[in-house]
Amino acid sequence: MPWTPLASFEIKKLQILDEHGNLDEALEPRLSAEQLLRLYRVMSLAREGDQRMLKLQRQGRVGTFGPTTGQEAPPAATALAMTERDWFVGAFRELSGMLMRGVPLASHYIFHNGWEEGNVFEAPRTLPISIIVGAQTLHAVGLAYAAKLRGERDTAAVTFFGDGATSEGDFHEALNFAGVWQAPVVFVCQNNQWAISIPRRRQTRAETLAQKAIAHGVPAVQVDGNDPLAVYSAAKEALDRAHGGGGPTLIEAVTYRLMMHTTSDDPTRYREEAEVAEWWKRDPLVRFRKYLERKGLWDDQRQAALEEEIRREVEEAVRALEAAKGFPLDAPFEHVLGTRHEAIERQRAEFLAGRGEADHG
Ligand SMILES: Cc1ncc(C[n+]2csc(CCOP(=O)(O)OP(=O)(O)O)c2C)c(N)n1
Ligand SMILES: [Mg+2]
Repeated sequence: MPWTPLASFEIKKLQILDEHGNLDEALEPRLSAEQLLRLYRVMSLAREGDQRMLKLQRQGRVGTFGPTTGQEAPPAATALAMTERDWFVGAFRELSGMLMRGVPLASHYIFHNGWEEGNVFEAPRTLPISIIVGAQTLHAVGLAYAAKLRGERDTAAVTFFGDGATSEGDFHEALNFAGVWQAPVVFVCQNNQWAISIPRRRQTRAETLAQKAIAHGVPAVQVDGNDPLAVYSAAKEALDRAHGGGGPTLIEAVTYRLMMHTTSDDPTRYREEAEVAEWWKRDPLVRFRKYLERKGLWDDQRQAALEEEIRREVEEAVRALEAAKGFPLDAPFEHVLGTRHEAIERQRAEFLAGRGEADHG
């Protein structure tokens, strides 16, 4: 058939720092030493805080959680590009970004011990984590659309979600409305190759997850998600577009979930150790440290000092967790609707009666 070409598209990818820490100098973003060191510090704190939490969970001192080890770059580097006026709307694997926004590590621990109080923090315009896969993308579009209607030109909403979330209707609905309304949203897909035990290749036939945005008229790019400089540059460009009235962007950050899906999962049952070992070689922390060393901003002595400082900070968060007792267990019922409702109150009463007492944790 003599078909006439009608629409075509192209997905471009960006890498600035390769896995050995080699820099593409022409692409290096203009970040101050202070910003670069803050990024390294936050990513390091997220790694250590995550690994310590895994031990706490195994000791029964904290509840189920989804580790973020290996995925520190996309949330942290994106958050670095954001301002306090932007909304941070995460899923559940954005610890580094939440730390960058100012959420205390202790809040993360307290929340994952089942206490709603862990969601009460001072960080600017930062939403609590969202477990419902993909739903938060809609919240972000709503926030961004509201900012647009109010004429807040300095405000965008940034939302994070996984590769699996791109199979959800919510994700496509969010992209569709973001496109139609030209809402100032930055969609950041943390493509960590797995949705629990489903690999990327069984999730979709599409060559990239980024191209899913094209169908909705939303520009999209792919970045090396273990390269903090590429993530920062892509996020900055997308945020500048959003703030300038240019509408939404999708960034697919290609990364890897180095640990289990959550602490209730055993990945050795469905994936090869060799694959995991390959991705450890692309550890974002190792390559970023090499980059900082080459810039003369880092050395072994500074590393040792940072490790000691972070060890103390993590210990403090653990102490805050251990001290966090006496929170009412029915707190979640307060926040379902934001106002009291008869049906919710009935459920609260049932819950408390089921426990035999208005227990305190
Ligand atoms: C709507 C919905 N369906 C199913 C689940 C159970 N669930 C939790 S995480 C997850 C996989 C998510 O995969 P992905 O989006 O790739 O994020 P990742 O866990 O890899 O960060 C599933 C199916 C859920 N929480 N919400
Ligand atoms: Mg995933």
